[in-house]
Amino acid sequence: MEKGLSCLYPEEEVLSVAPVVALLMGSESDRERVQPAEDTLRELGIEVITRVISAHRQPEKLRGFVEEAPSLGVEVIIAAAGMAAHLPGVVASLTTLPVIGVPLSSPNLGGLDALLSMVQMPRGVPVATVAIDGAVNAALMAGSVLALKYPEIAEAWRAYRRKISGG
Ligand code: RP5
Repeated sequence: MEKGLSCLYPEEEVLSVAPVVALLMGSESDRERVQPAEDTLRELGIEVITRVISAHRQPEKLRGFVEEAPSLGVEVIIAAAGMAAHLPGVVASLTTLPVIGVPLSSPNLGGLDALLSMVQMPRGVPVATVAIDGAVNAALMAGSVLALKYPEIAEAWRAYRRKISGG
């Protein structure tokens, strides 16, 4: 495999490719609100694997993907869902990779349903939950995690911050 970014951990340098974030959403109907996460991750130089997998409708498919994720180079998982939004919690139950949850708004309860579903995780199964429809911040949080290991991502993140600060 060809090396992507440099890595602060020398033993991983030879094998590493650009780090990957898995971006999951519970339904095709979520895509428009999730797309900004994909755009932001790419802006930071992070590869993205985007999948639509429902925790409720496709639990076995979800398990299969999460179990395969490390072999695909996935280091962080973002999971976005609306309503009874169990996607990130179920993902977190299947992995110790960092899981970032994005609660999505929906017509009846405005996203509070999804927010509470994600944020009230039991001890031992953490989900780092961002704001309702906070796809961009989920991507930036993933960037913060990966910046600890990949200097190029740290620099891209700083450049992003300078851009939004007008500096
Ligand atoms: C959730 O249910 C999905 O994440 C979506 O936000 C919501 C509605 O899904 P669809 O009925 O539109 O597929 O699981």
